[in-house]
Amino acid sequence: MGLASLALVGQFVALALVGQTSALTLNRPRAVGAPEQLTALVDALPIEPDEATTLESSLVQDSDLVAFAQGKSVVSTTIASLACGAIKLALGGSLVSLSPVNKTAITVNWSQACQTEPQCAVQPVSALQVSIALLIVNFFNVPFAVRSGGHSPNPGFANVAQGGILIDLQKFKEIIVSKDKKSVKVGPGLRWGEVQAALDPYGVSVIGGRIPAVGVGGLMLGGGLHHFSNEYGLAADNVKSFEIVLASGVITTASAQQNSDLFWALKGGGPNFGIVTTYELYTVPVTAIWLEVRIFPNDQALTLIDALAIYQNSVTDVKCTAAFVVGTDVTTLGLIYSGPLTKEPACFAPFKQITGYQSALGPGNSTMNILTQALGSTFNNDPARQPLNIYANSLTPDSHDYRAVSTKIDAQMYKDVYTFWAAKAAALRVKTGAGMTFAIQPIQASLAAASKAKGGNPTGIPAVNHQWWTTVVDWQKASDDAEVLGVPIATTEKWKALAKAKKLDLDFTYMNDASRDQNPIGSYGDANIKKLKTISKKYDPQQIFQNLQNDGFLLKKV
Ligand SMILES: Cc1cc2nc3c(=O)[nH]c(=O)nc-3n(C[C@H](O)[C@H](O)[C@H](O)COP(=O)(O)OP(=O)(O)OC[C@H]3O[C@@H](n4cnc5c(N)ncnc54)[C@H](O)[C@@H]3O)c2cc1C
Ligand SMILES: *[C@@H]1O[C@H](CO)[C@@H](O)[C@H](O)[C@H]1NC(C)=O
Ligand SMILES: *[C@@H]1O[C@H](CO)[C@@H](O)[C@H](O)[C@H]1NC(C)=O
Ligand SMILES: CC(=O)N[C@H]1CO[C@H](CO)[C@@H](O)[C@@H]1O
Repeated sequence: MGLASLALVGQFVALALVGQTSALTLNRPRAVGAPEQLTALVDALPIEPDEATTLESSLVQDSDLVAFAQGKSVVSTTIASLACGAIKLALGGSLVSLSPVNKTAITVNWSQACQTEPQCAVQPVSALQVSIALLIVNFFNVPFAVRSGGHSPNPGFANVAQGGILIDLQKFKEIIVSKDKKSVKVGPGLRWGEVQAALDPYGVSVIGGRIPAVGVGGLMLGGGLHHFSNEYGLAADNVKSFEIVLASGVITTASAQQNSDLFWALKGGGPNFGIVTTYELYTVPVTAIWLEVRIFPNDQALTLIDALAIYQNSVTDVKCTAAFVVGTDVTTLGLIYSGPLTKEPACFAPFKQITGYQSALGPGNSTMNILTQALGSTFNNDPARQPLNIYANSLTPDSHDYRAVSTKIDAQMYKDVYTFWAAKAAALRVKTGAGMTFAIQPIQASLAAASKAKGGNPTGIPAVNHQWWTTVVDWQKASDDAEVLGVPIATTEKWKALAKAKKLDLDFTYMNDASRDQNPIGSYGDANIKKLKTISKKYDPQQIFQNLQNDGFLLKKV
């Protein structure tokens, strides 16, 4: 960013954020020996005039930094370490961890493949601090990554190596329920289990994540599939407003009333538009639910798949959800209804004849919070944790992957892909110890209708009954990476080939289940992609989020 425009942004930020102080900021006493460029940077930051002068006095003491600001070459240190030093002076020591970076900050992450050591980890506690960090990152032109829950298994998306800066939002843990309980503000650093537990006493819940350890920040930007999405749409469809820090450092709101184009883009458009610092969500009046979680031996998988296809073709009640996951050792069928009942709902009749299971939960009334916390043991979230349930006999896994494909419904196609996958997964397990799941997520036509009714989103989710297949893969050795990653790739290709041959293929790829080499935004449809790119250029004219952000599902790759 040019320094002149930085100064302008500074005025704008100051006007927008701290109103009355802006005029003073421009007239404050300057530190002795501060080059104009450094003064422009300091004045661009949303801080008080006396703080600006103090910061400037500290910054001018670093001769490398002064040289860099004057456009001279800096030899004795790296640009990233200068940037880290400047952020540390601006935010205070306790919020910035320099090399060797505090391990707790970088290992709060479930996949070891995503644990690289950045030049520094910044842990802001307010949108203003995010704005300051981002403006300094811009000024020094260094790569950055943004992390909330760290549950993306895609290396480089929410992490960055030496030479780059990690903006880690884990301290954004605010939960504020509105007086009428109709909405709640949640910080991106919260995990969904924390959100659900906090809402339980209020008798409401939110359309968010299903697994408690997953982070708020990333899930929302990818859309967010929840148990009750058939009724209420994606998690993102239930956002009332986003508070977001733009590339310019400006903190603004995106809602149906304000920056409505940006609001639409954020509902599934990924990490392309800014850093979201608060999600204001509409609550749903659901805490009591009916459920049964049935655990079958894997030799029942094919029978269950037949029933699942019948269920998907017959279900009309949007309150019904079925979840189907084959793991290494057992197959899980989750049957959930978004309200209390006196008996099992009719929609689950296709599964009635299939016996030989154990109930892990229910059947009967339960609550959203009980379900959410119980699902914590379904996935192995933590490299250091004991293997659980579906990974009962596995080695301690270190790296993870997931992958996505969508198709229409067909029992024979489902079974053919399952059989193909099961052989490959078993062989891979023997060879590498990798654990791998096979999940079919039923999506009703009503999901797209609910999204549309709530103002729409950019995802282009097909408005038909269909399925989102996904897998979660865990393995240990980096030397097995290519071999392990090859199995989900081969399985998605099998899905695509069979679906195409039967004219059951769908373009849509769900971002939150998409692997590093997939292109979810590319599946949203030409008109939506074009609109997203226009909105990105409007709110980020210098394309900082495309060019300085380390990696992610970025529009520049579409
Ligand atoms: C075990 C497991 C269960 C899951 N269950 C579900 C589920 O039920 N429903 C569902 O939809 N998805 C689910 N997911 C997928 C999940 O939504 C994604 O992995 C999501 O990216 C995780 O969010 P996070 O904040 O933990 O991720 P992070 O790894 O922190 O971030 C992911 C991406 O979002 C960006 N980002 C994060 N926060 C912000 C922010 N505040 N502003 C700007 N950019 C940001 C990051 O830069 C990165 O590109 C699951 C994943 C796993 C591993
Ligand atoms: C590292 O970070 C954690 C979590 O943010 C914090 O509790 C701990 O005190 C930090 N350690 C050091 C040495 O700063
Ligand atoms: C479940 O909830 C319904 C509705 O509140 C109630 O009528 C029923 O008695 C409950 N069932 C049990 C077993 O508690
Ligand atoms: C929030 C969270 O899940 N933190 C865990 C991250 O991983 C480390 C070990 O790798 C655990 O100790 C933390 O509890």
